[in-house]
Amino acid sequence: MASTTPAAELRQFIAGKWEDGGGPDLVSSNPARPAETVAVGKQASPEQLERAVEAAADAARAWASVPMHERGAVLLRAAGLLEAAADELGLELAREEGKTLAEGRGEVLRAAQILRYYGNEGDRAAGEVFSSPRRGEQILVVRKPLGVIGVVTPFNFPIAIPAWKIAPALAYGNTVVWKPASTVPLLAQRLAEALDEAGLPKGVLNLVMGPGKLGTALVEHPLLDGLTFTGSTGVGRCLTAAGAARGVPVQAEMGGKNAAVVLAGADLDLAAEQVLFGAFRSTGQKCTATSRLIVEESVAGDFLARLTARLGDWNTGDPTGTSVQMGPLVSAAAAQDVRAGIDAALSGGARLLFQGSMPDGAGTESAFVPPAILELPADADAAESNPAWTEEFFGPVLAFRRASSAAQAFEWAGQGEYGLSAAVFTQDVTRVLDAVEGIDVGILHVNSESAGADPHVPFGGARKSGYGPKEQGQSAKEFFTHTTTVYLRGGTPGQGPLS
Ligand code: UN1
Repeated sequence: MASTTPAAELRQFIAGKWEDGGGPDLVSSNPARPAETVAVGKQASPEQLERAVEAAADAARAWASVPMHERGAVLLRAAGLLEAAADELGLELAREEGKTLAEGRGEVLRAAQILRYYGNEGDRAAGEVFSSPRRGEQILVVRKPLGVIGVVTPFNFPIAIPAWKIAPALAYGNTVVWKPASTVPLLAQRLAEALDEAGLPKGVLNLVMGPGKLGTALVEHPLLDGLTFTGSTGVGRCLTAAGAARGVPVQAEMGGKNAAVVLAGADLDLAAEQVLFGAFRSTGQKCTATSRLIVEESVAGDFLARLTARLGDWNTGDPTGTSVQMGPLVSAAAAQDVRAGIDAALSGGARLLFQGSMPDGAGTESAFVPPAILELPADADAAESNPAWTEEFFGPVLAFRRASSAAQAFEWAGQGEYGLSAAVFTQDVTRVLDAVEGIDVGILHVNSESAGADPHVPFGGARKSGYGPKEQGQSAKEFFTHTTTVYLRGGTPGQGPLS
């Protein structure tokens, strides 16, 4: 895209009106071309956040009483608008966040798919009926919205993750105040515009853009009834603690240190392709990205040869260009952190097995970091204390170890406090069953990459990767609604036609 593309104008969405922010400047720039401003405006002021929460609270009762099919119809219309604009929004996403054009477009369509799933929620079961131990009675469990939900979203899926939080929040009858990551405000605005155009009543969705302290102010607001967050473990734990202190439920989806395990007898070409996608798509900036590679010793050399051969054709560059498989990190600062992580891993005894090339003209001050594979020391203590094994770099870095057996590989895959996802490559059904039983993760892929999530099934981690109920599918109900148990009797029992 030419660097002359004019910058879009950023605005806040409060009580059904688009307005200029009242805070300091807010600028989103293209990480591949830092001189290019993608969007510009002002941050929301504290007063605007206040009005946003009040608007959501004012709209809550009326929205909760709109039939679910009508609420869903708004989501379905918004899905159609995103689908129609997928090319241009995909390009804006690539320019603002740095993922490739194909991934950007795919993410916009994924957001639409999620809106469609929850748009059809009215056609699914809305509660449960239990039998009663007493004659003439039934026990119903009905679902009700929580009220005002704060939504705090990360930079790495600027439209899909917001959709997978906002769509169920709205479908189940909640109202929303949304604070997106300040690096990707334009795509947030685009989703809010689609929902506005689709006919969402005023105050049902409010968008406030700005730094992390807006998220803190949100969770501390007395009118807030719940907060859903995806992002770093540090921020997630702070928001969770702040919510708990006020009795506000928090759903937090945080870190991952996800392993791909390649066993002897696996389809090695398939495994090499899937590990490549899992580790390096979106420049490794997915909480589900593959950041550990564990290969059974007997096939390690063969597998690495296939993986590095594939990586030889994997070009890092401007994500809007053709023949580019990987864009920059979201910012130069994020790239600096990843480079520092690689240096720390090398100082800890790791060996650089592979590193891709930088795009022409890009230096170490840029947002680009080419794919890297680091082999960890054979000594278990040295390997298991290496930062490439323990820390989520959130970049295109794969920490590699050779395991002597499948059992050792599975044990290593489960090390650390995270348990988001894992991928196992094998053609042996017994090993598959061992993995299902033995690797404690929220998402397990067998012969496919560790990333990826369908909208109709639960998403989230085991152990310290997540807090609160899982996301997506029918699991979303667990967070975005509470239940009322209704003991339902008519008049005098035993007088009906069947008695
Ligand atoms: C995916 O694997 O496609 O922040 C989605 C993240 C996750 C979403 C992953 N919550 O990366």
